[in-house]
Amino acid sequence: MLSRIDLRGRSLGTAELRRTLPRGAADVDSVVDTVRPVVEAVREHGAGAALDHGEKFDSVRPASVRVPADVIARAAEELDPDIRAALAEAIRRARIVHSAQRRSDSVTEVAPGGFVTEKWVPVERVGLYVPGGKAVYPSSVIMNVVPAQVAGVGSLVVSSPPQADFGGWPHPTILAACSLLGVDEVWAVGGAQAVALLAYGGEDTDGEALEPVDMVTGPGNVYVTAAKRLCRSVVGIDSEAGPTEIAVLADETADPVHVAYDLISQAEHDPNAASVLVTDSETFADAVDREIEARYDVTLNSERVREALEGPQSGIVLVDDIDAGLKVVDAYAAEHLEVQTRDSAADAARVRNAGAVFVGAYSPVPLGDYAAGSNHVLPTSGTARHSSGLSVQTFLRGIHVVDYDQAALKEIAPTVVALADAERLPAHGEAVRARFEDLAAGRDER
Ligand code: HSO
Ligand code: ZN
Repeated sequence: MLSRIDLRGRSLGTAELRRTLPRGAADVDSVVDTVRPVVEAVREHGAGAALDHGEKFDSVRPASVRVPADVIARAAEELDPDIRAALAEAIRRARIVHSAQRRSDSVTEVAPGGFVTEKWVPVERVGLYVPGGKAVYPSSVIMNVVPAQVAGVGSLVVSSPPQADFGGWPHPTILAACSLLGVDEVWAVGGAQAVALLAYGGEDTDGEALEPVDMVTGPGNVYVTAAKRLCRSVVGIDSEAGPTEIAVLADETADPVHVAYDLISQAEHDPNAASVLVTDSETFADAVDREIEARYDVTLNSERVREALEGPQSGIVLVDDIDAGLKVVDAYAAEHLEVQTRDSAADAARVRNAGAVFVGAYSPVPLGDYAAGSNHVLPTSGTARHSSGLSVQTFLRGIHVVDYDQAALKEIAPTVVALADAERLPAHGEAVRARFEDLAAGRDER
């Protein structure tokens, strides 16, 4: 049984709702001190230190940091043709959606002769971390690489842990996904040490340069997240992702079997994953509970699923009606929100806070995880209130280019001078006045 929170007959404000709703949290703070020496060792000693730490934690050491081209090529050749076709289709759809996100520069003539251009410039070099172990997600390679490539990132490196089972190289499906995406620089380094090596660079054991990146993206466990936090002063990061979350807003018209499957699907990622159902129908809530119960023992990742669904971070929230439900899901700001109500499209259109919204019976979250074309790297832990998922925009910087001619500057000079005086920074005003004989102050006096 999922725990229940009965909000019927109660009207809570947003802050109170946030306190009342179940939510998981990854405790990054508690591992920062463990990760700091690893980051420092890699910063000082480079790749050798990264490999030493990998060997210590995971008992595996790759023959070289950089995965040789023939290893990547072989992984692609040996990939199951059905998986290859599925990855290719997922890439195709992601490219369609992400290409539509591309921004163009805007040139604005603010006043006659005074131009401000906003120029969008891609980050030069990006490092994508791809976890290994039990979570081998080629789909996440796609979700990170496609927006970076569409943004025009010139240089991309993927880093993924070496696996003893695969000759000490990263998982072959990850290598194959890199190959399909045209990424040929892959490092066999995992964990916190991978983030540090991406951030600081170093030399391979053969003396080959491992160039540092400007930005690190990609999912990872709490150690990886802690390393990203520690390297933030030298590289950009995407976000500090917490455990995955799904919220479903449903009424009695939804199918309890579908909803049960959807809640289970995200729960299978992680025992700390959160699945929350918000509904105005107690009968429906009971039915979903029954359908989940019936699947615990048959679903593959049953232990993880049960722990996640029965943990304090998951639950069923009962509300008076869908209007109240919308307030709840907005306060919760889920990473993924499904809306399965009598009028899903209209209700979904009213949602303000969610990483991504999935509308109606035929848009389940797993569609978005793999092949809708949308991105599956989304804001967790309520950060959807202020942040977006990964997109082309993540990899672009907007640079303002200011280009005023003489007349345009003269025309605005008094405004600059007035504001500079108001801030008691007169040299600011003088810098403008000095350009015009009739405005220049103090020249003759000196
Ligand atoms: N639901 C995960 C992404 C994922 N699902 C990868 C399957 N593979 C976080 O959005
Ligand atoms: Zn998923």
